[in-house]
Amino acid sequence: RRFAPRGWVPHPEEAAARYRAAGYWTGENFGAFLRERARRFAGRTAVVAGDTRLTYAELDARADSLAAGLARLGLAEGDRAVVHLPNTAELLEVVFGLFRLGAVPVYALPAHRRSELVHMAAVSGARALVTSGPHTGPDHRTLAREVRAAEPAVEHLVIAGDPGGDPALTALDALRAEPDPAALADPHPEGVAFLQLSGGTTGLPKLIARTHDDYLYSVRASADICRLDTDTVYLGVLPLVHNFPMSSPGFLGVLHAGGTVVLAPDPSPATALGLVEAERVTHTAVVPPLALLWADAVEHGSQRERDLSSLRVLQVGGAPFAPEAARRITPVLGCALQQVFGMAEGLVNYTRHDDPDEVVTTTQGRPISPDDEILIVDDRGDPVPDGEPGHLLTRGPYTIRGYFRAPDHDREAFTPDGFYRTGDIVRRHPTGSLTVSGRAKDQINRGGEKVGAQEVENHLLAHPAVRDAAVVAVPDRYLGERVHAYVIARGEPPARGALPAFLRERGLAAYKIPDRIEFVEAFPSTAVGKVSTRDLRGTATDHHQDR
Ligand code: J2J
Repeated sequence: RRFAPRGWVPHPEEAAARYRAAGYWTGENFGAFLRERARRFAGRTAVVAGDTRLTYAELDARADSLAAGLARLGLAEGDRAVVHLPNTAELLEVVFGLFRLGAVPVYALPAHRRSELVHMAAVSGARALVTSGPHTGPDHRTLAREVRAAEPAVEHLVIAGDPGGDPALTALDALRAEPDPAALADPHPEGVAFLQLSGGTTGLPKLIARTHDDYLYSVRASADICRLDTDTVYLGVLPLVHNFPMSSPGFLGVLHAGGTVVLAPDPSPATALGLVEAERVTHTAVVPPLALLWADAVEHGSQRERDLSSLRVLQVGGAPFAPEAARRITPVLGCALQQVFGMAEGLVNYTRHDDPDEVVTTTQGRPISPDDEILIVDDRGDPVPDGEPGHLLTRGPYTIRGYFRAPDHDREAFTPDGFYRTGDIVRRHPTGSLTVSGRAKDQINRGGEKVGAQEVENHLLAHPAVRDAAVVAVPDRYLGERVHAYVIARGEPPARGALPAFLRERGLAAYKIPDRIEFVEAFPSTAVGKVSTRDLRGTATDHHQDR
């Protein structure tokens, strides 16, 4: 019996049969995945986080113990739980504890706040929220209570850290119990394993459902492409729940290969490069602004004396990386560069270790799978001549066929034959590698953090002094893009700082709050393209939510 919640779009059976026959979908679930690795790599170090060092056997035992506690709390197979934790050992324990129960993690980024958490809980039908508290991470106890007030179905509020005696909150530590085999489930590998939030281009970001089989295929294949093994020491710098550090090859790829995952409490050059030196890190993954920050610190700054000789590969992805910047990585950091162009919806591209320098520095790589289908088409949907830029459409063994509970949006985001419209403009290099040359979606890529323009506009429009709003990307030397809002006021514009404060009060993640808000009489021509698409869609659909 596979877990197939209402509103999930599985692969059609014909495609599923091909992916099974090709050996991509192997019939393993996440709970069994960790169990098997724990047997094979038992005494090796799986996770290093601050003073905590866990072997594979210990991580496995802790997952069982938490599964027993979560079951006692009332969670069972198929229940959804929003996981909102920083990069800590607890995050891995909770995620695997939920998998062991057959429960379904709903991954929230650490930067997400009430608005995103409530939305994820509501759409997923979550029964629990796990977030941090004092001594383990940021104090999100008040946030947890706010989420439940808005979404009473979230019965269980679990705090990693000190819950402070509030009976509404359960301490994660109090859930550690004697492992209970009766609590464990063995979910069908072709059912939904977890839910993730998309970058978002619409009024509200969409949820993405991935299966054990499709996701573990991308993990195994990524670990192979990136040549991970038991000597791999991977530094987790980006939030681990993001698709890149989770599976490209990310912490799951490292656990697949028997390596060690080291968690950085923050991405600053001193902390991260200090850990590279101390733990002899071999691989890590960053967004372009971080790659530049680290390179600057090593070339002329505070990190000149660091011994980075263990570092073999710096993966850079999530946002465009200029060739000039890409060419600096190897000379300055003394490691290989690997560009990664992926998306939570599925498709992931890597430059390969044996690609010529020109491919590594000017392209974002080629797909994981021989069965990743790639179409590059013009505005009418016809293939462009090879080498010309066009819209990237894709279909394959680990790319979703539809968002979770969003049928209206799916009609635009997928072709009738199931290709996902990525919204990216790419060119194909003669080697088959793709270069991302632009974007045709209503999204701002702020140094790898994705901001849906319409989502922010809708929040601005909720303010009584705002008549209309257009949120656009403006170029930024460091972040690549920043978020800029043009606002037409109703009468007197509100005081400086009032709108950002209003957005924060609405519980919006900080990275979505416009870097600059400008009051105008009419939208300037730079914003017109965007505004006219809004007009075409019509105000009704702007505020329409697929639920
Ligand atoms: C340009 N744009 C890129 C790149 C992603 C690995 C790596 C990244 C993500 C990710 C991921 C880019 N150059 N190298 O999930 O597994 C932009 C594109 C893409 C969108 C997806 C992974 N790498 N992008 O960034 O779901 O616009 O995933 O469609 O957050 O980021 O964003 P996201």
